[in-house]
Amino acid sequence: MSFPKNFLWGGATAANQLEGAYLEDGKGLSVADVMTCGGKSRFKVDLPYIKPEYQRFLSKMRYVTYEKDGIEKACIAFKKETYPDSGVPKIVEGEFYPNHKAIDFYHRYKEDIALMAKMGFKAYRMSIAWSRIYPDGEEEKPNEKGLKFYDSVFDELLKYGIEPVVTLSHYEMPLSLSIKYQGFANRKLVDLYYKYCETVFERYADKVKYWLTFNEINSIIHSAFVNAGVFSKDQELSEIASYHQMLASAKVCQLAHEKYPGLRIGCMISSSIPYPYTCKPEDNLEALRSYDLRVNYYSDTMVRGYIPEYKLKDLERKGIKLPILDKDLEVLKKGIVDFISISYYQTSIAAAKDEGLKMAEGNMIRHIANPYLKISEWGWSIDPVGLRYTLNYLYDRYHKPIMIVENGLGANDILNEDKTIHDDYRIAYLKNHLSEIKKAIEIDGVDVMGYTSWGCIDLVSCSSGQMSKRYGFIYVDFDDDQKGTLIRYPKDSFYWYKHIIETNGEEL
Ligand code: BGP
Repeated sequence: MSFPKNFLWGGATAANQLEGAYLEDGKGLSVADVMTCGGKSRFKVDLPYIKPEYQRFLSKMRYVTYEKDGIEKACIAFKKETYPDSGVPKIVEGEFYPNHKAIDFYHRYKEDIALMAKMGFKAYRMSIAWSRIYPDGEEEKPNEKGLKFYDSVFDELLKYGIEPVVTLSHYEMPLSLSIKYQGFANRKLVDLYYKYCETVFERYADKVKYWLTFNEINSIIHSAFVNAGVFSKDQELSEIASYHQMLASAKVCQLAHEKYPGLRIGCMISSSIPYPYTCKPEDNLEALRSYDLRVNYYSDTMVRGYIPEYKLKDLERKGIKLPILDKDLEVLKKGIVDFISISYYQTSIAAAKDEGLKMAEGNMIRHIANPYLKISEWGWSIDPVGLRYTLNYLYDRYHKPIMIVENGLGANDILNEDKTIHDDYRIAYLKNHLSEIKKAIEIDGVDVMGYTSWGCIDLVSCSSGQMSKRYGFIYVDFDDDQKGTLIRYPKDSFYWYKHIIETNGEEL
């Protein structure tokens, strides 16, 4: 038995990266709406923070990492027009914001979903833009037009028998909550998020079964603003914000379990497992420590229901005190998730001492280059076996079903004159990763529920804002400057994936 009969084959996107219509039908601004782009208009960068080896990427990246107290953080460098006090960037006239228009899914969702159906999708992972439902984050009543839009999207999916898998917060919280409260650093956000989730559960519980509470919750380590609305480099604020997010996630799980027993709630973590640089015990210890603090802390808390000891000690050493109130621990314990979802792009490397080692780019973070792995055009290492390793690791640790909700290859595709796109490199990438998932199921006995590859239709890149970093089975004729017809064309991988789904992965 390899892929189970009801395996959720599909693709994944996020509202801010494809919908566009950023102010239509009452939508408020989100944190994604103030982010400019790679391409022509770049972010201005706080140079002192940038390591020299990173400076050459500045033209391409809108997140740049720096290190403070041993912790990598992202410095999102903006044009310096900001809201007073919070420092949150403003939309600047004449600047280019790719998410505002994105690929116009807002008006083309029917056509796009029809193409997904043509591939035979069983599931589509998408997000609800919180700011379409509560434009300012704090209204008493939700925005009916926003709710209606997702009703139509879900109805369209269900028409084709496609199961929606919905992320409640995917790097797109209402901007005003960041400006007023520094996002989740303020406990008020727990209630506001809860209210938003209550609203969408109430409305869509009979249409949507699978929900993910926060996209890549652990990415707060390097991207506190997009992840949690915290526009600050202060590590304490990020720690508090992520504690509040996990608390909010637990409350929402509890709500679902008590009021909507048919729903299944998952956490979502960015899973970049660190291999030790050498077999030196110190490197192994560093790999363990780094995995615990960067990834396991978040899944341990949401899957096991308590904050692990290694994290409590780490916070104690740093003099950071989490605002744990009476009953919070009880909430964490009761609100554990039903399944685990992950994004998987690559593995990393940990070394007790990394000075002088060659570095590689990563999913918004840098890490030591792995000489055994090839890298993508954007410098991300490619490691299919690492996915099998990750699945085994997670299953050993938690024994919960796992959904792979992001994986894929960002590449430059060429649209030929006859409108074909020959993306054999993408087919090879996906094939190799799916083969390892198959082994994890077949040989190792891991319970994998589904696979939704990232950016099934080309969309705006999260880290660089580019369109040219394409992941899709469906090509969108739009370039980095948003020139093009927006017409959709199936790539070779479209037909390949269709066959994979048809044969339930038996003919990889
Ligand atoms: C993840 C995000 C996605 C997505 C993906 C690919 O971290 O959850 O939103 O964009 O990475 O990254 P990029 O778009 O930067 O290539």
